[in-house]
Amino acid sequence: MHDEKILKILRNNADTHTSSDELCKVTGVSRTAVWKHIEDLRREGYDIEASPHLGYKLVAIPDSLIPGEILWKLRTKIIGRSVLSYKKIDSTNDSAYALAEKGIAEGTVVIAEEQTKGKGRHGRKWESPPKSGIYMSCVMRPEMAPNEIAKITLLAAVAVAKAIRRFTGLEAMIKWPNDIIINGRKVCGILTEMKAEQDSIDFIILGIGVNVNTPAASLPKGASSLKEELGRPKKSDGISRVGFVKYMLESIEEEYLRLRTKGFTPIMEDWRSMSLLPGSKIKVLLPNRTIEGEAHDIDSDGSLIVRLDSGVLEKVSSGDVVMLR
Ligand code: BT5
Repeated sequence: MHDEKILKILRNNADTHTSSDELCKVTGVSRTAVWKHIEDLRREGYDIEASPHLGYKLVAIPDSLIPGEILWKLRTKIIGRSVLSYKKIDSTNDSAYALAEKGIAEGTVVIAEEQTKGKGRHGRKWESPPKSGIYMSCVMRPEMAPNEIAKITLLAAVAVAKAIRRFTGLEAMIKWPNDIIINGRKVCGILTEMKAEQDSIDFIILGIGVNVNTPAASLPKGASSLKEELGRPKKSDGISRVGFVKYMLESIEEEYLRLRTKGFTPIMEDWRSMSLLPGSKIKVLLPNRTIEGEAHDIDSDGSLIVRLDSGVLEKVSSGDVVMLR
């Protein structure tokens, strides 16, 4: 509480020193207590200069995925208004799911520096090495039928691809249904899970994993990170994960509000314009068979439409796509 107050004052006066008397006055605690709070902030990674005559000055902020940083100047009303952050967790999706079952508010975000059991789709693993990527899950409570869940996955793909484009200038593309690809390599995966009644969604957990500063050596073959794709090999050239998280949260909210007010069509149009697949020869691995053909389009419910070699159009709602050329 006092840490936050002190941090706020230091941030607002980042170009100058703030005396300890001033900090005592605003927080209502003693000089010794102020010093202790400064030490707490330093332990979190804030670089605070202390001068006996002038007071304290904030020199650098940490790139840690902590609420104080994520919430600072975050311009959203729903998404990320409440953030729970962990240094290490099994899976942010599992944690958010348990919280959502207890009724936690829409927009709550669980975020971690590392996952020990990061989940992909169909029981696959999501590699989540520490302090280099973003692993986050957002609780959504849309008024939708359960068979509309794909809309949220597609919405998230559009939001993340836009956030990457805006933040880095890289040409992020979407590969149906849930991958974000740059130069042919996967930099982000999305996993949506839900709890639903017969005809309405109780909640959706929107899980997003982004390789931000992750070295390619810590990732599976065919994967990459934003830093790698920007061609910044030096360790010190990292991208601000906190800055990027804010862009993502703001982008998700923008698309979510657009879905509410304008429906799914505009999102689908954006999705199409960033989609890697249309026109490509593809193979789709379905649970018990494989089909081959040309990616034709996506349907209004988020399914992929494949034009089989026979000319017949087939709709698939979940599966893995391999691009054949
Ligand atoms: C996904 O699954 O792409 C969804 C990944 C969702 C991860 C987030 S992190 C926060 C939240 N909490 C969780 O526990 N999960 C979510 P899928 O389409 O099944 O892709 C999985 C496959 O991608 C793996 O089998 C690997 O081949 C590859 N892969 C694993 N880790 C990767 C990484 N860090 N970057 C790129 N590719 C990866």
